[in-house]
Amino acid sequence: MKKDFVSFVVPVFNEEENIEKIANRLVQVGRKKFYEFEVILVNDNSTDNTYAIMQKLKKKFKEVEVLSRADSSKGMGYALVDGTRKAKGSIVVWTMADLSDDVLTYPKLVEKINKGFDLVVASRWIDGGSRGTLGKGKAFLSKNCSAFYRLVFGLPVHDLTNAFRAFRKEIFDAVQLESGDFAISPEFAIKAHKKGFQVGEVPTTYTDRYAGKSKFSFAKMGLRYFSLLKYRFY
Ligand SMILES: Nc1nc2c(ncn2[C@@H]2O[C@H](COP(=O)(O)OP(=O)(O)OP(=O)(O)O)[C@@H](O)[C@H]2O)c(=O)[nH]1
Ligand SMILES: [Mg+2]
Repeated sequence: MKKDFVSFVVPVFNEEENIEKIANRLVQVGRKKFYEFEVILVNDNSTDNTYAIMQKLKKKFKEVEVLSRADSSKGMGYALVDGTRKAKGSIVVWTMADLSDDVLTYPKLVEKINKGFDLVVASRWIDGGSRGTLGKGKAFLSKNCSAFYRLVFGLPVHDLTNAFRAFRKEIFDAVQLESGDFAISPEFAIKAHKKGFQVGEVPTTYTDRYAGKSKFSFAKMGLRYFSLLKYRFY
């Protein structure tokens, strides 16, 4: 594990309209703000042009790594876990391929890790943060699930469903994550907190995807988020 090295891990499925933009963005931020970094793009058998573009990006940028999951277990959560296992850095940043995460938040997340936090989530529901262009329904679900997790688990942060976050690689190695889907985000924060790791947050503004198709199912995820209550009894 390399010290002062930041590994961006990006789950990618059918993002042919966004993949080039997000890779360019992360390479730019990395070169400007971090001492050493890598960008790990984790594909799950995309059926559009995404994988071909990813190969091109790997050739273009020495910092870009491409991981293709041939596994039958497709899902954002599995992709994040596999990408993180490959990460060389002592600090890992999870960020989405559809350009929803604010560029200005990357250095803030890493700074807070360097101040001693183990996991820092990017939070839309605190002062200085905002849902940006996120739809009202999803914002409602996220805000209320997060408030519920705060109450049940005593988590000290306000946005648990946002996968956008930074953490020390060591704490990832110390927890076992099982959600293959979007529930990986609250699961990780809950388990890290229960293990006594220091969980913090920085404000961020969200941008809803403007290109490509959503993989989020409102009803399914509402139930999945609620089912995490089971960790109360672990
Ligand atoms: N590798 C992999 N990545 C995925 C999978 N499903 C979604 N992703 C990626 O995970 C990130 C989040 O997925 P989104 O579809 O944007 O989900 P969302 O942000 O809740 O919903 P929208 O932004 O409204 O589409 C994006 O970078 C997707 O490309 C998957 O099955 N495998
Ligand atoms: Mg999205």
